[in-house]
Amino acid sequence: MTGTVITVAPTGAEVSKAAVPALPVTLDELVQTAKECEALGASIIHVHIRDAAAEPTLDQGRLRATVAALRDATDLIVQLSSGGAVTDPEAGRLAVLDAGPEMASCTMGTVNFGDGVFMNRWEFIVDLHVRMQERGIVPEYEIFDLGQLTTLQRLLGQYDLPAGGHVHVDLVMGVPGGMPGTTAALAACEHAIRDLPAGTTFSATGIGRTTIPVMLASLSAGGHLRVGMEDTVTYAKGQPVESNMQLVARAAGFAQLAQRPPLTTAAARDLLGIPR
Ligand code: KMH
Ligand code: ZN
Repeated sequence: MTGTVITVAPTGAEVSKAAVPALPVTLDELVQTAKECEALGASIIHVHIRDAAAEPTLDQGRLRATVAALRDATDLIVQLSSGGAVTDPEAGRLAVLDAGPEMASCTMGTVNFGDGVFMNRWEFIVDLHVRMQERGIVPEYEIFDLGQLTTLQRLLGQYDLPAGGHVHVDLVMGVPGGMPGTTAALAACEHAIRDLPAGTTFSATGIGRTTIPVMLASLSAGGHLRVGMEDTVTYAKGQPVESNMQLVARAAGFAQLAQRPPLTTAAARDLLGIPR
């Protein structure tokens, strides 16, 4: 079995800097976090950015500067979020691709998201997928519920494989409104993934307190890992996360224990069909 791709999702669009001062929100904080997480075993960084007031933004200038700075300072695969925040319009989310990332997220359906709704219409999904194909941007298909894997099967059947030819999905588990962060749900997804093109890989992340069970279930099922303060700000009961590095270090330790050590950025690129 191959080693483990560790994705760090350091910021997200939901956690507030005021509530969690350790959240990286400035470009300097993000770059420093990226460098340290790469040294600890991360190979992908899933990026949401914030504005000067630490609010989520899809500002094109900031996105381009972020991609450039991360490329300059690290060898991490830079994956921009096309999901944004639940309030972001489709046009702004599509324009994320203009910032020229090598990878971007692409969510496979609408899901209740806490008190909000994360809208992903079929036509919008097709638009994202086709634009990424045209530009050579490798998607990570985000899966919040089991049926979204069937949507992915339909998408690939009608619109062909993504850029690079390799299919990689990320199971986002434990969102209030989505599938639970349980071994049973992960096993159901792993089973459904067998109906996708041969060689399809998956990572998984568990929101909040589901982070550890999902991590262990994913490793045992041959999956990869995503961790970060986008998904959890509690390290253990009553213990706030100190930094993204703390979460990456724990994930790398679990991957070592599972005898599937973290893959280098070069090996992750080879696995995911992303040019070195
Ligand atoms: N912030 C969520 C509404 C993605 O990055 O592609 C959507 C999200 C998924 O985080
Ligand atoms: Zn995200």
